[in-house]
Amino acid sequence: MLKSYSSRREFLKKSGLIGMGGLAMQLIPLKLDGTGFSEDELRLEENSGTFVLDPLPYEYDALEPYIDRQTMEIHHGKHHQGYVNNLNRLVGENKIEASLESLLKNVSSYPTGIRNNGGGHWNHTFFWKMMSGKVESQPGGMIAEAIDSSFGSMDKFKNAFNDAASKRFGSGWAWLIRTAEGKLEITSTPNQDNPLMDVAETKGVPILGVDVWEHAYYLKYQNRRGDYLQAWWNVVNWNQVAANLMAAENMK
Ligand code: MN3
Repeated sequence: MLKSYSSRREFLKKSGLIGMGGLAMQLIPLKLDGTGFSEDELRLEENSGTFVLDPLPYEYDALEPYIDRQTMEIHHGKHHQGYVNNLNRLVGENKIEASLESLLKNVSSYPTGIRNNGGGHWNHTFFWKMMSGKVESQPGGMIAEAIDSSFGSMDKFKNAFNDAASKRFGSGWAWLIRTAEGKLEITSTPNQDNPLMDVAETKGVPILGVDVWEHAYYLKYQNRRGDYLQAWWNVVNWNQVAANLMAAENMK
């Protein structure tokens, strides 16, 4: 399974902060050249709830020129932080104690806010790791073979994936998933839904996903979702895609 810190306790354990008694105040490294937010504006909020927002695994400008720094700052520091804050508030108000994965699996039995914000938290945590500024231009090995045998070729796969992402009306996500039957399939979900949710039309384990909310691309690409999608392939972290596939294959 994707290495995601789904709870504050788990995060503290993994980051070695347990036992230090301190709260994790995370400061994001940032070049202060006046084009983005100030250091104070980007200081992640103190992680006082069950769920935490991890720093990006790279600098805010690491995906340039394909995804611009300001988009990444707002997307991670404002949008994702918002999902985490709302999720923490909702699990507190409703006295819910469950892992993020279990919330999503049973999302139909929780308030709608859990679906939107729990999905938002999971999807974005997945998405940040799915990208890198230092990527192999083409995937190799098992992931390339799996895509070729499922979709005919990498080009055919990309076209079909972009098609699903382009046709998703309004806000949502496109996904490559591994179904329970072990097949690779392309699907898309509205809003912050994802294929792990019990409400999803097509269920499976996400291997690759792209955010097609306007907030993911509007500053640089305005209404040109297709241009954003074309550019996005340049930052897909194929090593992570391969790791996701391997983890999915090892899941029961
Ligand atoms: Mn988003």
